[in-house]
Amino acid sequence: MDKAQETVIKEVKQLIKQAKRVCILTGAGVSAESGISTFREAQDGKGLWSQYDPKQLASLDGFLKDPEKVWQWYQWRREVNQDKKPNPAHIAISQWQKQAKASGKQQVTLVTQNVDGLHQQAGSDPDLYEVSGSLVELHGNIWQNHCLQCGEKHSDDVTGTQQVPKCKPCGGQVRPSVVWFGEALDEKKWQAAETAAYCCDLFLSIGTSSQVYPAAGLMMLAKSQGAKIVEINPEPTQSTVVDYQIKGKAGKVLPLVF
Ligand code: BV8
Ligand code: ZN
Repeated sequence: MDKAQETVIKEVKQLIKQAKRVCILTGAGVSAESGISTFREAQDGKGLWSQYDPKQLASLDGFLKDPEKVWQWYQWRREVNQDKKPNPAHIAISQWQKQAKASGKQQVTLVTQNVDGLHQQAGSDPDLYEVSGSLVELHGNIWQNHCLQCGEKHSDDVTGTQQVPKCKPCGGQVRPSVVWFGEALDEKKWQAAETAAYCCDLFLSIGTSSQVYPAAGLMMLAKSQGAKIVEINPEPTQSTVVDYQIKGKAGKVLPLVF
């Protein structure tokens, strides 16, 4: 790592120590070192799904047009990801949250765009309504399902099926409990995320291309309130308000800065 990056890491370490309220936003890049391909590569490259645009598959009209195809895409993603484990990035974040909560000196809210559940597996607290030490799964969770028509939750009764399961109580179609493109985010979760970004004095954007809204707008919201902005990503992104840029993989960088 070059001298300049070492200096940035030292400065970020200091910021993290002094911060009172922290908002962390993670994206698919945080799960990359667990072997989960980032959202845009969520195809197998061998053509099984690569001829489809993920944004078409991850959408309500995609599901309504061809429920079987969308359901099978999610079953395939669950199958290829079921043995994936949290990596040092997930663990570093969850340990920091625990220390912050124990010390009572910092509030660290984790907002994730990821649906893989690895932050929760690493010990981040899924409690949405308590600001300190919480985890907000903005785009839902791929391991959960609910009925499109009546909202009834369905989980283990639908694993493994390739046909779109029918909801027992109402006969409706069961769908994965993720937020599709064109769908609104859960009100309470979005509020928790906005509050965390609005009130924080330090905002860390980790492993996200900052292209998907409204999540990508949280950084601007934090900046507009005077927060310091840190971005951790091996690639440059289109974010224009970053104060500290660490070009590196989350699994390597996070254990250094926390
Ligand atoms: C909504 C669940 C309104 C599903 C997902 C035009 C302009 C602005 C916005 C829009 C627009 N047209 C449409 C919109 C809105 C749309 C949107 O933002 N589209 C984008 C494409 C422009 N947004 C929506 O539709 C949202 N809803 O707006 O609703 C509304 C309001 C009221 C009533 C009705 C409607 C819903 C968005 C949620 C979509 N669902 N996921 C599923 O997963 O199947 S989003 C999905 O894509 C992921 O969850 C993730 O959030 C996103 C991908 O983003 P990233 O996480 O950033 O991943 P990406 O692959 O892009 O980048 C990975 C990064 O990691 C890279 O930068 C890479 O360099 C880095 N990296 C790689 N390795 C590492 C690493 N970093 C660190 N360490 C490493 N080792
Ligand atoms: Zn139902």
